[in-house]
Amino acid sequence: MRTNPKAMIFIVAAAALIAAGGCGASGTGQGASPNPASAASASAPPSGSSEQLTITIKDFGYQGPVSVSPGAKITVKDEDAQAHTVTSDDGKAFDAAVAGGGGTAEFTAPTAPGSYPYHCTYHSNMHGILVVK
Ligand SMILES: [Cu+2]
Repeated sequence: MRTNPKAMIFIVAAAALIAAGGCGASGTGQGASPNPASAASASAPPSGSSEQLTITIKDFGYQGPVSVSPGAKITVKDEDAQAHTVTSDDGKAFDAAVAGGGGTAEFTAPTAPGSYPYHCTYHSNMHGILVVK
């Protein structure tokens, strides 16, 4: 078995050309990549509906609409493994229990405008405020 020196030089030169070409291609690729990303985010419609609202519970915290219209239907989605509730502090305005692991529940916002603090009956450190206006 012998190695042909000329063949080795050719292979090294070809590899160098491929590497140089690869650098050039990736450079232009980086310049073009922001365009599809910005187009995708621009096409995503903003949530303009005031009647379909979701409070998402994640990492023992409430994320979701702070203010809703009177009598709005509100969906609660629990992305934690644990069950939670959305319970108004006055104990009367609303009380929704939702199962962990992606469970959902629904409740109707109060019809009287105002500020409605709520909490989770299982976890006393979880608090949120729903504003009806
Ligand atoms: Cu909880």
